[in-house]
Amino acid sequence: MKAEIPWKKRKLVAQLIDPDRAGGDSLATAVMYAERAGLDLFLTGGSLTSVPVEGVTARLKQLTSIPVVLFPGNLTQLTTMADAIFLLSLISGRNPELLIGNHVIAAPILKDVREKVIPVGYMLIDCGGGTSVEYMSQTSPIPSGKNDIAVATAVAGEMLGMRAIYLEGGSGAGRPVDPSMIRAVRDQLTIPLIVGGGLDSASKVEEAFTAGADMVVIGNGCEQNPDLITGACRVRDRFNSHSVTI
Ligand code: 1GP
Repeated sequence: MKAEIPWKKRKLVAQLIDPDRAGGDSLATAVMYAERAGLDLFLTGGSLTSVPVEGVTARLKQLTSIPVVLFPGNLTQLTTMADAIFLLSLISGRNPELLIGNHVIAAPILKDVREKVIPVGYMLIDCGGGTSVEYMSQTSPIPSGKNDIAVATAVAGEMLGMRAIYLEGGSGAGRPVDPSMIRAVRDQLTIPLIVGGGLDSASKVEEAFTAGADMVVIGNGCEQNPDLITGACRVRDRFNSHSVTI
């Protein structure tokens, strides 16, 4: 059976766990807040990590029944242990390794768990200042305000068979993806839309959901304030109680 994420039912909140920042009690603390808030998913991964993603994924699975989705920043972060695996294609860039090369290398490892694989069209959006993902991917982000390029890229990704599109402002982005771009992309897509990067307050999460995000991803904001996940999930619950669907 294919890994399914319950997109159609409701808006979702995901928390990104960077393995390098999951030491000590921080993972158990994150799980405690997440369970209390009713978090939908954990993502594990990062642009550059020195701690293996596999260990953090395994530990999360021991600590909680909240599903864990692999969000691999590079080929060293492959593990089949997660409940689902985002197979990211960086469709905003023109780096062939991130469009197909790495996928070929990963295929022999992933083929036996292919039901867990969810192909995601990953789009880097310029949200002010250089981000790790921009440097590490050696690609240019889509300029802010170029909504037409973002829409065309996302629609191309959908037509290529991606099962979701991810608008990425970059971890710790100065500002999140602009709501006008989220709205423009949402209007033209029939697949789920994920938005992440710089969502460090409940009001920014609300703006992203209002503009049409189906799932938000929060990383840094929760590292600084674990209780942010409570506020984000409350916002989600408000949307879901109004039966907002895609
Ligand atoms: C990064 O979108 C995620 O891939 C999360 O970004 O750390 O800025 O929340 P933040």
